[in-house]
Amino acid sequence: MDTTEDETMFSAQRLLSARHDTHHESSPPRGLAVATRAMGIALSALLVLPIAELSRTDQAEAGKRFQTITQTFSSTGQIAIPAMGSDGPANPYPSTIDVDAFAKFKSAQITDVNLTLTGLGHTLAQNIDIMLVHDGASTLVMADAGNGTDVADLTIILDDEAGVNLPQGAVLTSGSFQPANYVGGDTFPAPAPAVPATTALNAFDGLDPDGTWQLYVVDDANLNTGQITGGWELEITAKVKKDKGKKKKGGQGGGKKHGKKD
Ligand SMILES: [Ca+2]
Ligand SMILES: [Ca+2]
Ligand SMILES: [Ca+2]
Ligand SMILES: [Ca+2]
Repeated sequence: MDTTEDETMFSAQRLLSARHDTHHESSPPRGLAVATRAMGIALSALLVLPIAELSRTDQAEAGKRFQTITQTFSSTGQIAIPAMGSDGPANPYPSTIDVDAFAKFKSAQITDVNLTLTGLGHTLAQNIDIMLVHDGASTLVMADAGNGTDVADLTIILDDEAGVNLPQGAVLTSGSFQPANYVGGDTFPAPAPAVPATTALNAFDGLDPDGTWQLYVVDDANLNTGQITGGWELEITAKVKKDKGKKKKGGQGGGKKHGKKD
């Protein structure tokens, strides 16, 4: 009898014994043990299934420690554009959203951010300049878009993956748009940081989503005003790593250690 057969027999007997334990049968049927010897190979085939399942479970447990999750956060207070008169910074300036939902994870890295403006209206949308700031990064998501057509109560989703850019010189409508900045230079008074060159929301990729997000809105020209009546919302997607404490399924089966450590 070679080693493989020995192992097969050993496994087969263990299987029988395990089944026996599980079902609390009275006494082991002897004939079955003999039959097992003859059926060694067939049983070894049977054994493949649970072993394979075990290894899939191991991988799944390891995989669960890394997840991509999406959450939304909002500030529903109205933003006046501008705060007073017909040009200058909005009120509030900045409007802020504090995010702390990712602290429970061992780590979190942003992979996507979408920004929704709810209830946007203005009598000359091109006056609107908007910068989003977080964790030392900033992006000029919407500046000088639209035209002189009065707009009201628009829901504008700014998303790098949208099919079209914000309109230039055309009426602003509700919808999903890629961020855009048109015309010339834009001015954001302190405490806003320097005006960034980028308009993309991927400026935040790789950063920790937790912390304060700031939305700076400016009206850049005399005459005409507007507002964002319903505030703004962030849809943040992040790759998170779960805490080690979550992996406490082990204990049974003395399985192999996971190949990867953190
Ligand atoms: Ca996106
Ligand atoms: Ca501009
Ligand atoms: Ca501008
Ligand atoms: Ca204005």
